[in-house]
Amino acid sequence: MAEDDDDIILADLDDDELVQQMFDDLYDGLREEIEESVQILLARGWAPYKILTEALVGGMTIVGADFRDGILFVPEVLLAANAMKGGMQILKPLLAETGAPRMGSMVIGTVKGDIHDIGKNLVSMMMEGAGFEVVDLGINNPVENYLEALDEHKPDILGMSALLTTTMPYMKVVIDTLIEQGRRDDYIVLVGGAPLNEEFGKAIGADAYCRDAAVAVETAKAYVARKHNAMAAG
Ligand code: B1M
Repeated sequence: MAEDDDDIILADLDDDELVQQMFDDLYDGLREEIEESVQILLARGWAPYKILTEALVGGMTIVGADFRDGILFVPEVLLAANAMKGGMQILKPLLAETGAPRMGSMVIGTVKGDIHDIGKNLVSMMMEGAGFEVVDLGINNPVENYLEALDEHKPDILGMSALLTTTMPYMKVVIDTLIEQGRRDDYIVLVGGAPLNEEFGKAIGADAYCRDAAVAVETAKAYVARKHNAMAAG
């Protein structure tokens, strides 16, 4: 996508040009350039969330479309993901630094068979930024991992992520196991990932499907407030 970028001085670009350049650099998997551009936008007063959504997620959407269309392949997408993570790592402490009061806690992980973690990481970052304590189980989690973490951390929320149509049904395996063990109602179960939708969330018995990280935060806040009110009432 990008031409020969040797001569480009990122700091000389205006905001729009820089974001366009970040799309190209993400596409080309240039982690150092992405990190530098993130720093430049921060220095120009961009809010971390705006950088995350407009520059990084925006760029990843283009990568996703070309991956789907067979223009990009796994190794290239891995490089793009690595560049995205470089940018996210700079933003993570800033997003978490909002001084928000402690809202509750969440255990989250990508389900068994699935190694996509960018969206889940974003949700974790945004939840931490909103004042939630987050235990991130990483990728490829069998039901046992979730159960162990629920026992150990006793969170308010169980979050699950899946990016493949072949792995999203595994969320039901986890929820069904909680039902079998009589502990489904101990947790607010939130699910997300590109192939899911509201209907799927309902069908598998989750409390809510979250379209993106911002919705995850709002949904988590609403459910936790409801839970605390119910506990206070009796
Ligand atoms: Co994969 N991949 N991939 N991939 N990959 C998709 C998902 C795909 C849609 C691409 C395509 O064909 N267009 C397609 C799935 C098709 C399908 O199932 N219908 C696909 C495929 C097929 C595959 C492989 C099978 C390819 C192969 O090997 N032939 C393979 C599977 C490996 C496996 O998991 N077993 C594979 C591998 C990979 C890479 C390793 C190369 C890489 C992952 C790197 C990584 O994550 N560390 C990768 C990537 C990067 C993608 C795309 C391009 C981008 C995903 C992403 O990071 N998006 C993706 C195409 C796409 O989605 N457009 C694709 C950005 C991210 C911010 O968005 O993850 O949707 P997203 O998260 C959002 C929301 O969904 C939501 O909030 C997030 C932030 O707003 N959300 C939650 C997500 N999880 C949540 C949990 C919550 C709440 C909200 O809990 C409370």
